[in-house]
Amino acid sequence: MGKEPGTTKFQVDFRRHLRDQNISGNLVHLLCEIAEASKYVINAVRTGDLGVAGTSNLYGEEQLALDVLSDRIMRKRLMHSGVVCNIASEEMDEIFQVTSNPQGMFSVAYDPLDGSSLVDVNLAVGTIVGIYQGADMLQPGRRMVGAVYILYGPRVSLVYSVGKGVYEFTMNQLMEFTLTREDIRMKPSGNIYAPGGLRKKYTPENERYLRYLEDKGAKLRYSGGFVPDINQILLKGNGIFLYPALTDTPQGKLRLLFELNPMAYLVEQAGGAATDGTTPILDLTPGGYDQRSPVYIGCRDDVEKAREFLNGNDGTA
Ligand code: AFP
Repeated sequence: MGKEPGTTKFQVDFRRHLRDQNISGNLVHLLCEIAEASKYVINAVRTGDLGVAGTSNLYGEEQLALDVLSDRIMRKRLMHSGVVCNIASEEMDEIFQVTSNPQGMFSVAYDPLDGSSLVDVNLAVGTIVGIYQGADMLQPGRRMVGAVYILYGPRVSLVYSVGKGVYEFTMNQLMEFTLTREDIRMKPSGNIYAPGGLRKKYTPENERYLRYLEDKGAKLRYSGGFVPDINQILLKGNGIFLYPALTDTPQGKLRLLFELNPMAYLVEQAGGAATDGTTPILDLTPGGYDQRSPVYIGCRDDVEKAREFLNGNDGTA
């Protein structure tokens, strides 16, 4: 949920809104560059080649041409922004140093096109970005200075926070981002759940937790795209997304730096919560750029309930 901005004669554009947030000019510039890059990504998604790039990423996953193209668009824009010292991308095997002088600079971790395999069946996909002050990205996500995602769906929307609330901007017919929701807040508990991974690989605790959600009347809403699935929960202020430890992948699937930290930052800013089942996502210290983590993210009471089930305090075991 979030307040629809009052009907004003002038649409509030992204840059003008950021200038009112009393943040550094460099951070305003960086966020605007990310928004600008997304316009080229959306053009690639709409017109680009859906084929395979013939390469694979750090995780051994086959890269689609769109993955590589989107990554190149984001990296080029960040490299030339003048305010970025290090870049980490889910599609790159190692971090890219733009400058060795981190003074006044930011480091950026991004997934350029999360859910890219959904493009060829015309489902929504997105870009996810986490922003750190200085050179170090292997620090707890709570120290990030901002997070953004851009959702390429029926409309193109951008959701961001720099620690002063969560805001949504929507791209208009002139490809300008204008304010459509301000101060987005989540309810304490919800009735949507998005369960990632194969159910047959769920542990008994997670199975019991899902049954708890279903017994309280939660509806299953899962597209297979992290950005649209989180966007629905965040903007409706309702529900929980989980991609738990599975019997054969104790770390789950989602990446801490490129997917979980930015989304946990936004959801916590909206009054929600995100945990790995024991520790808040934002308090985890990454062991490396490719670290994965189980995740329960959404309404804070639903996240807390997941912790209880995982720690055997739910009274049903
Ligand atoms: P791709 O980027 O490889 O399409 O994976 C998307 C994703 O990382 C994330 O967007 C989804 O939440 C998750 O995978 C879906 O995973 P499952 O298909 O295993 O449920």
